[in-house]
Amino acid sequence: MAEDKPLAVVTCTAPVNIAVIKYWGKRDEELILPINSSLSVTLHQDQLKTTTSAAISRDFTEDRLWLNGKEDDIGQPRLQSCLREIRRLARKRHSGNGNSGDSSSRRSSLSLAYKVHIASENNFPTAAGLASSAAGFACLVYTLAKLYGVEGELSEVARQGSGSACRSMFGGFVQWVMGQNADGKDSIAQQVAPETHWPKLRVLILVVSAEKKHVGSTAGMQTSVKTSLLLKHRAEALVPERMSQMTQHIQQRDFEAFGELTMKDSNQFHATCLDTFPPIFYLNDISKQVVALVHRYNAHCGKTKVAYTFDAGPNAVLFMLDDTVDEFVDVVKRSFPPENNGGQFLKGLPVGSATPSEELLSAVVRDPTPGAIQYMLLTKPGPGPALVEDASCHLLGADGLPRSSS
Ligand code: 2P0
Repeated sequence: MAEDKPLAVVTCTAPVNIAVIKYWGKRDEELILPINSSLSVTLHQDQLKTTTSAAISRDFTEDRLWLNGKEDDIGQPRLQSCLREIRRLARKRHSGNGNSGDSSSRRSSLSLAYKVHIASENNFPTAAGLASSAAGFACLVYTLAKLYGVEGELSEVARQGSGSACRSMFGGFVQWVMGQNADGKDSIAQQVAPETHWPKLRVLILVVSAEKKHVGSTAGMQTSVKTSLLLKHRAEALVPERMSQMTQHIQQRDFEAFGELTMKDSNQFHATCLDTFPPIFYLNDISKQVVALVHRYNAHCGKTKVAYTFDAGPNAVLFMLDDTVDEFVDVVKRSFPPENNGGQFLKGLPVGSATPSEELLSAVVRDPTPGAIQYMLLTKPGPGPALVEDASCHLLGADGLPRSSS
């Protein structure tokens, strides 16, 4: 940390993750402790990432926050929890190192009294319903930790921003172990396999709606915990075994088993939403059409080649191996023909052309629905948070205020 300069600024990036064993329900709202473990795939930051810059200066008069260029409330309790926790760890570390009162530790503890400016932006639309809070809080915690020189276990801090954020602290395949302790010290994320483990795995996101979701995750899971006996049964009796099965399928790169369990767990999560009282509906008619399309495609192929999963919104996230992508993208285009943005319909990794057989098309494509899917984004598993060395990428200028994004 460059405390000698008037302004110390650090910039980092962090990824989005998609759960294949879902987290839904807390046993502690404040510390964000879940009622079951969960497991996710970290998506590649080339396609989806949050970038955050954090700066400290003796000239700053208050802590401030900008999200996607607009000033936001830094007083939000979860953001304050993360900031407080990182500052506490920094203080602990510096006092541990600095009993001798050397000049560097005196500078470090002085900088802890400075105010912080934070600017954060996504390279994807926040409103698209793609898990922006996970990447956002993971990036915030990672960036603050770099700024204050904090090392070690940070997923426990990210968890206090948003549960799913703890899984975005690692790349590849990541489990969030629910833990048992009341203080949450053992409720942490761990990498199950690195992003290089399954090079053929691809992730195709179908953005079916840019509307904001109706019931937020935090409120939705509170009602589910209070009212759904199915959720309780799932958490206690079903998830533990699913966690070990999913880990095994990933380790063995067994796509059929991985895909089938992914779909079943997504369906069970949405079943617990329906079992919530009053019920919560995240899937819409288009989501259901995607489910049916995937099952018709797999049935025609005679095996699970594509798997869907849905979070607290209608967008579909599909897993498949690279040799399936061209054909399945063609099938999606024929099933949901783009209406206005033909050129922008397919984003992310390149997709080749395919000529599916007439037999396949007649078995799989039914009642095309133009305009139902806004766009598709192709990505793959990717790495965890990273420090950005290039100073030209800082979101905060030399004055500590957001640089214009033009
Ligand atoms: C997940 N979801 O495992 C599940 C599946 C949505 C469906 O984690 O209250 O934003 O901040 O801990 O992490 C969304 O919930 O909720 C979520 P909080 P979060 O990815």
